[in-house]
Amino acid sequence: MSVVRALAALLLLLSSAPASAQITRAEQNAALLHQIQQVHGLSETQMQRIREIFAHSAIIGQGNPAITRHPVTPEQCLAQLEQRAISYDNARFERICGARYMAPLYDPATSRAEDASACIDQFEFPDIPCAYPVVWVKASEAAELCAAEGKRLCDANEWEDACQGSSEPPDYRFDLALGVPPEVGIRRMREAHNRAHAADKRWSYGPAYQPGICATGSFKTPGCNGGSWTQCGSNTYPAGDFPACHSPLEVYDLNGNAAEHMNLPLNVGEMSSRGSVTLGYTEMKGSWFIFDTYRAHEDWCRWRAPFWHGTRVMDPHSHANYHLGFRCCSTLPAKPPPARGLSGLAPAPSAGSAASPGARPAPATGPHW
Ligand SMILES: [Ca+2]
Repeated sequence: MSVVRALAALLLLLSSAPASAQITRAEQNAALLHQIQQVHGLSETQMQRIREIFAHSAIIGQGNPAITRHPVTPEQCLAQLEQRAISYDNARFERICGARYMAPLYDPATSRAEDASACIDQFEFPDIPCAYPVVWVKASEAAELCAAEGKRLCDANEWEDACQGSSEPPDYRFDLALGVPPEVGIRRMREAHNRAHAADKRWSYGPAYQPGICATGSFKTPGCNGGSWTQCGSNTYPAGDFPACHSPLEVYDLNGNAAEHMNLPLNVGEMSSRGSVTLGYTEMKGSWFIFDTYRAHEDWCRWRAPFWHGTRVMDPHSHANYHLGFRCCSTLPAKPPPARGLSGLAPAPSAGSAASPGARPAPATGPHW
């Protein structure tokens, strides 16, 4: 509750500028960075790195303020949530993930949230309810921003798991990328993947596409053609403004609002979830804020997109545009092996045993709230 009040105070501060004054991108980013530090409890070292990444770009932020027209304000979003008694705070998830606004990735049919080995941001970066997503961000910057927060850019399959509502073993057909140029391998892997999952297609909120559930009812700036900075507003909604737009794992805005950079590995050594910082190739997930009127492509959970604007994730010239953001994941510390008390074969745990029932691993490094 106190955070909602703090956000409201910050927004009031921002909105107290004269109505005629056009807030600049620099001012908007300064407020955003302050909000990130407040909500996620980042250290000064972490913030310094995030400021460096922002300072290096002439376009990163919540859209070009000169032409962006958001359909809903953060104040309206906060008021709506308060009126409906909706809070996105989740003490159980925070305990598991070691950070605010992250959801454990697990298979509810076979395990518990406490068994998860990774977590994913519940909202698009900056992962703050009622904040607009950061767009005009390159894939390389997205990966750097996640790292600055003690997180990592998710692998494509983790985003898909979050959306589908079930964590499955990674199913990359790395064999199809062997000995061929990356774009050929990516196409082959993509086609095989989409064929394999077409029968169980679903959206984060249900088994069929539905307009109005997610942040897909906004509009394209008149004259926006080709995605230029001066012509295309980032007419996004505040994160979490559509409380029904969530997956069974309680991850929001996967469909709609901003499309999202992810990491597509072509071999096991490029998997973010296995600790790689080299990473693989760019992959765009989900859909964006005008999809109810312009469904430019498929957007079911496990659908993999063509290699649009494709590069290596860490390519300094990786793609950025007005409706493309990202979200981060984190790997949790390895858990002790489960106690095998029922079979009678396992020795009874002794005092101080690492396998003592109830023993919990240390929380992930990073912010703690
Ligand atoms: Ca999205």
